[in-house]
Amino acid sequence: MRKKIALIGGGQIGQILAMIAAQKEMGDIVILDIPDYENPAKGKALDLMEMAPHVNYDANISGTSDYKDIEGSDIVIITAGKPREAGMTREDLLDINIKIITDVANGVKNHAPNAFCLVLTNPLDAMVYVFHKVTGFPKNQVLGMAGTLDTARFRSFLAMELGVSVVDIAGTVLGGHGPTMVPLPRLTTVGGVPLADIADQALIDRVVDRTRNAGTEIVKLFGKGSAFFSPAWSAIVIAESYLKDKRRVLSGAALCEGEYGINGYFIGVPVLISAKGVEKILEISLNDDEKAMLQTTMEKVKQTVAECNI
Ligand code: A3D
Repeated sequence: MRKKIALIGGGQIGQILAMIAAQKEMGDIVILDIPDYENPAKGKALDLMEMAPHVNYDANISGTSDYKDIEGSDIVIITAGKPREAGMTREDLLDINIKIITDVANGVKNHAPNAFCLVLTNPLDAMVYVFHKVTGFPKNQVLGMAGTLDTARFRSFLAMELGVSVVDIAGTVLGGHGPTMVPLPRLTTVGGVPLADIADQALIDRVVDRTRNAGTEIVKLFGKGSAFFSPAWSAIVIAESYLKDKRRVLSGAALCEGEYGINGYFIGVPVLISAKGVEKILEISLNDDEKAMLQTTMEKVKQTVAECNI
């Protein structure tokens, strides 16, 4: 039997997610949006069905605003919510998106209680916290997608600066999804060669800074709305690891219960994604500077979560 994928939110990211998931034959797809957007969701689903003969995929793709249609989903990917406009911080979205995430969490809790849930809505670390609180799902079943994108951005910028294939760059980014995030150049390698052996500090600093502000760079260029291709692909990578039990190690906002000295908060850490969902958080031996940066980003996440009053 095919897997079932529910996409809550059929906007910019949701529609790209649907297209990639169909092309990769990851399963049948339901795009759920609010009643006002039910017809566009149905239209996007039908458009994708009509693309299938050219790409040769078999998948049933449908649009809805009724949570009953997500019943039996293996995975639920949540992009419902407002994106940023130029000049806004992710935290500026809190008031509006907390209401949306609460609605979505209730819908998912009632209709897909066994699905692995991947949250993308911003401000990410707080929205995944709220989603987890409202659903009460086990911690392995809930993850925030941000670190996988932040790491992709870090790798892309390094590849551009160094003039090497992005495929050969291995590294990770920890922390909250915002300017306080913690890229880890010390542990980054290029085809097995330590980054510090082939890049000077000025280059590293430039890439770290660009990574921290990468979302804002795109928002400024768009004027309205935020990145969608790379966030969608980052979510697909996580979804595939779960659905196919690939056991990939990726950065994601997982509930820490003692790991990295953090208790009771979701924040970007390396996670092993298997058919069990978040099977494990992997702990890195950080140096003092890295620990201090993780502490700073944690304080920022705590502050945003406190504003949720949940
Ligand atoms: P957009 O194109 O506006 O799509 C959002 C969709 O959500 C729209 O179609 C809305 O109608 C729908 N929606 C609103 N309320 C509900 C609801 N209650 N139930 C179901 N659907 C609803 O935005 P987008 O796709 O560009 O971005 C979606 C979210 O992802 C935003 O909050 C962004 O800030 C966030 N985002 C996160 C990242 C990360 O890396 C974490 C990156 C980029 C964007």
